[in-house]
Amino acid sequence: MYKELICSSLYGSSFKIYVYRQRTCSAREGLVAPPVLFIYPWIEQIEAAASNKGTRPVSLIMETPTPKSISICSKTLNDFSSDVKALWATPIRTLETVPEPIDFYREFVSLSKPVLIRDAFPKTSLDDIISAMGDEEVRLNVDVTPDGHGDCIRVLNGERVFVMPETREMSLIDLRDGLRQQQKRRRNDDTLHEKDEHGLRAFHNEEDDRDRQGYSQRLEDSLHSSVVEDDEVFYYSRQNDCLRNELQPFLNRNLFPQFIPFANDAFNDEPEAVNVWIGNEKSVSSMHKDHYENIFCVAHGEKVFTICPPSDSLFLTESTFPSGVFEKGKRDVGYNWKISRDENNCSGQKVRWIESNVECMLQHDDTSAQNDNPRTHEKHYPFLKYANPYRVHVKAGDMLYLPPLWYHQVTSTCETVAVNYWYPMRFDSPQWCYFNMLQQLNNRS
Ligand SMILES: O=C(O)CCC(=O)C(=O)O
Repeated sequence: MYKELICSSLYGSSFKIYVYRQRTCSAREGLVAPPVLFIYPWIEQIEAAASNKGTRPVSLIMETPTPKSISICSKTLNDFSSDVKALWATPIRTLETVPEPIDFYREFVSLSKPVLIRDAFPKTSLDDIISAMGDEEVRLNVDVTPDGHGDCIRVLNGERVFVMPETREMSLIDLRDGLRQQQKRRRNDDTLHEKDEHGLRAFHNEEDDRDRQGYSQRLEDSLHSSVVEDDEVFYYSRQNDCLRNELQPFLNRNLFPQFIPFANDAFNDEPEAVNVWIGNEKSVSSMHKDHYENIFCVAHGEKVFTICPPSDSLFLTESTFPSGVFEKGKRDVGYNWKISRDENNCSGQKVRWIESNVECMLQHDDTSAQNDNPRTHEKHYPFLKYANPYRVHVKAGDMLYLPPLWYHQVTSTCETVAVNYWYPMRFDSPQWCYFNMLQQLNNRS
């Protein structure tokens, strides 16, 4: 297949790139002509693709990315990244008391700056919730995955797919028991999930892979386990206003506030959704952004947020992917995990998501336990070095204000209960217009 890109250069030159490949590779399909700023690293990527097995050589016919334009390009990116670091994505402030709405609005909301507020939310553990519920049974829909990574990009038979968790209905007590059983078990994720050359989690359908070491033992273990099987991770992570729906009994017993008063005043609105998150150190939410003002509150345990400003959209390698859903086989067919293409997504619409792992830039940090090799990652994601990741620990009683469009990846260090209040984001702002433009510039797939 021939693809031709003709880009008008900012400096008056034009580029033509002809790419011939025998096999199509989804992530490089449908390249959209970007401004000249982004041509040079792409050439490196295309050359790297050419040397991959199964890919025919790539021919490049190129007119002048002059040394001058290349150095202007990397200087521009460097300057942009340094400005963001110095002026906007600065270390976040911590407040010891709940702010006045007007101060919160002036100092944080209007500047799109996150802030951590200490001792601002009631502390409530899972055991507290269960004992407050007494005899009333609460049933909830829990996300289940083989490794705790819900909503993330996986490599399936060489293709990158956005995979969502399986949803399973269970009682609150089963969720608690399952989380605690998981904590007791020592599992080695890497026997099931290796990283591919991009550092993405490569998934093997166990059906095709039954002879893997340890499979029979896991199957044996799972036959004897009552709540959670050895190759399952539970994470209650509904994002559908669950506190006001399936967890309404929590509100009836005043376990959590229905809204955050200073935020209602500052945003001049009610929360659009209130979500509860119950998981443990296996639970991971991969890097993404939301179109909401987010007041994230930890009631028990600790969350670790890795956040990046919206301007990092250019650097995090956001692309679009086909979607799929995890499905666990039934007991009689050997419990194997599969990924099925998402049937609800009939339109074939792709999901926009981040594939690079910014955590590997923070590896020196104590809490990071990544297998990614930063060098390999840098090769595949040449812009990642310009990103401005920052890590925030949100402990029991803390509240994190995360403005709309800020990227975040979230883990827990232990059994954790959290509630977040999503307030409507304003789209009639320069912030949204600029962000949207950045996303379009970065439209690589
Ligand atoms: O706690 C998590 O795992 C994710 C939280 C999140 O993504 C959010 O509040 O938007």
